[in-house]
Amino acid sequence: MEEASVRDISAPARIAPAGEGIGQEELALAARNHGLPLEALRYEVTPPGLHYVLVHYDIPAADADGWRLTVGGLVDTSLSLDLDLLRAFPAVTRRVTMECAGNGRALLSPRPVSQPWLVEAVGTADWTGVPLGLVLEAAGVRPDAVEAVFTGADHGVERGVEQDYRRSLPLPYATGEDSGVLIAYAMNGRLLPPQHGYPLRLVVPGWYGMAHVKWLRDITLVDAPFTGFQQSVAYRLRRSADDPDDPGEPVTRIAPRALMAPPGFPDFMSRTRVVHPGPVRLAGRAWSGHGAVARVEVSADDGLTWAAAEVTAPGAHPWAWQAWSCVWTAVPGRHTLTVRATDTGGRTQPLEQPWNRGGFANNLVQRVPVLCV
Ligand SMILES: Nc1nc2c(c(=O)[nH]1)N[C@H]1C(S)=C(S)[C@@H](COP(=O)(O)O)O[C@H]1N2
Ligand SMILES: [Mo]
Repeated sequence: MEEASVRDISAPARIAPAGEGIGQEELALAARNHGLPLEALRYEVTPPGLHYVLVHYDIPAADADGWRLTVGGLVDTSLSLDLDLLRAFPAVTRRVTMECAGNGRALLSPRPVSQPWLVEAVGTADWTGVPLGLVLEAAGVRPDAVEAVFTGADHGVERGVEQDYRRSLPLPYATGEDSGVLIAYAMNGRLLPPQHGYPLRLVVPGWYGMAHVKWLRDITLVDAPFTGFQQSVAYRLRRSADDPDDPGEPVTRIAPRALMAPPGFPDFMSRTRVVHPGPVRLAGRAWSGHGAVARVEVSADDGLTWAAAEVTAPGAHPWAWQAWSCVWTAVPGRHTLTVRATDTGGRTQPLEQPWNRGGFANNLVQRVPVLCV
């Protein structure tokens, strides 16, 4: 008899064939990993429990008293820091909008089988912690180090590969003051909730969620680019559905996106919105990991014509989403409301899906069906 192996229970990545609906495995993931209820776009800082959650494996048991963050590899002095030592560093607070790289995946056709997000895998929090650069300075990064590898305390198996959750960032980006990378121990002024990384997580402003390693327990400085699963197998943009040798481009910064808090009231099952004729205020948030949002446009005819919305300036929080609003004059009938953001670099949102095998960085415009009666 053959030895049992984790491969027996951990299937390769798969694209759903035409007509295959969301299955029970995807439902189980969706029930564990929830999104932002879109009406919560009204809050600049997402209230506790409404920020989206994505956990690949299990939320690990964490004992804050016994927790140590180790820093090793190519450093002058290896460190083992408890939470008191980390709190002794100067603290900073940064308002950061975080979005899962898989946001929009379930709308793709064909659909990559994974966490089936629609458009709601986003949230904004005030993260407090130590700038990563200060901790690495205390350890003394050796000149031959090119990347820092971050390890979480969670463990699992994914597509046959047993692993700790692990991601890297390049140097000097990881330690630069401009990049704003934090080792965070608080979210919105309180200890991190278990699902968001208690007691420590990395925060990488402007990057998709996978970079923000939760339950952070180790940082290792290495002299070659990290090739772990979450770096070089997962989170790559591969355009072709069936070329196994395509290494793809790495997923990094968040593509621009605007979302609307759906107006009026919803039907329970279809979530189609009901509004009455006359002026309807439309509002939401828009963000880009490449810089500020310069323009938000709204369409009431599914993208045929667009009107400019008002957008707030980024102000004191360059890594957080910006509010937008406009007034739409509703007339009786069925409508599809659409909104799109353009950032200061001219990056915008497509009306047709930008497909890739993992369903990453998909910033197709949101479409909100509305009935005016
Ligand atoms: N250790 C660890 N860190 C992790 C993950 C994980 O599964 N394990 N998921 C990542 C992904 S894919 C996302 S989108 C964000 C989600 O962060 P949140 O749950 O706090 O919103 O955490 C990232 N950090
Ligand atoms: Mo994610």
